[in-house]
Amino acid sequence: MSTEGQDAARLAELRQKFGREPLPPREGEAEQSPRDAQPRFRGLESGHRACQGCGEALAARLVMECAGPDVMIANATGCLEVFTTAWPQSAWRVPWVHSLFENAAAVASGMEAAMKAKGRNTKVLAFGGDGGTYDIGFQALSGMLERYHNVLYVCFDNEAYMNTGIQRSSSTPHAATTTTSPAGKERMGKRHLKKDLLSIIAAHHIPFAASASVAYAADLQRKVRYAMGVDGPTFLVVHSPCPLGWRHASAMTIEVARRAVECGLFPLVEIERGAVTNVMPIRDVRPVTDYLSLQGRFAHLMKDADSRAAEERAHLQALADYNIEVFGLRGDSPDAADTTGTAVVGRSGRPAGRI
Ligand SMILES: Cc1ncc(C[n+]2csc(CCOP(=O)(O)OP(=O)(O)O)c2C)c(N)n1
Ligand code: SF4
Ligand SMILES: [Mg+2]
Repeated sequence: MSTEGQDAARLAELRQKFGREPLPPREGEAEQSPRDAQPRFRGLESGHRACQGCGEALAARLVMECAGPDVMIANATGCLEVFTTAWPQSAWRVPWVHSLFENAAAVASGMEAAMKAKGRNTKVLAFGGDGGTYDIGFQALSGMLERYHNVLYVCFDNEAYMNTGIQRSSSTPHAATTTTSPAGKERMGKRHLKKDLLSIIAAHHIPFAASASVAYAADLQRKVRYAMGVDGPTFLVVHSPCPLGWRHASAMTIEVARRAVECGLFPLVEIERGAVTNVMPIRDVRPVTDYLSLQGRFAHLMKDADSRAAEERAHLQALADYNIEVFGLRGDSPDAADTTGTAVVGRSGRPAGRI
């Protein structure tokens, strides 16, 4: 059998085993129940040990729902690796390798080269947190992109080193408090800016790089599907709130993620070969305080008695305004694909209303 024939046969076998299509409605039911409408192949199963409301767990599940089943994963150490693989159990239903903190992209490069040598089309994914991507794994990632490996790299961005106790990373937003950038008399949380990683990735002129958010599941999954079809390096950074580190209620994960997009602090953009080709317009731009006020990591910015708080709020507002200006995010008129029109994850799978 030809290589393509083997791939098709293997894919058919996997599809039969796990199922890719939603189940048909039950007899007598006009519509599918939300439960039956769930994709049958998840790739990442329930029963892992993430905290309640973990944005990273939801993001990984959304990615896996539309990436699998013919994939292999290299996963840098971090929360995602730890909460999914408590020996002897695993929540993964695809081949999965735990890499070091710093080398997920290098391991994925090797896996992709091996697949190529074997004449297989299995897509390799690399997963890392922001610490493993913006900081310690950046060199390996840059090399992987430059060597043009056919790998989709997904960074689950929860804006700190969560697995080891909420230390600041270069992705932590300016003025957020973490255990290594505590707010107090000396300073108002992190002194430095969040690194603009997407621009650095874009400078590699790879076929596709994008940002996504757990609040906008359909948009996230569209980007994953597109990247899966590209024969070359692709990159996705997914904003993934962490109730523990951001200090917000676990039921507010989606709302927090949504407000980050709506205020302009986390713009959703698509970049192809270095040029911005698409953005998600914001229909009603929110002030950054709508986003900050939901989270304990910014509580020191909400104290009016401290004159530095207003200064830092203005600073963060200026950063959001800059993103809105540079990426042209302000939606002039209602658009089916803007922040209000597009499908938003709601609790119980229903579309979320604006709070
Ligand atoms: C070389 C090295 N340094 C430090 C560690 C300890 N360590 C393991 S996970 C982690 C934090 C991971 O942060 P991030 O990549 O942002 O993932 P998150 O846990 O936030 O999802 C650290 C510092 C390690 N495993 N290897
Ligand atoms: S610490 Fe944060 S990222 Fe880690 S499992 Fe808990 S909620 Fe998720
Ligand atoms: Mg992190």
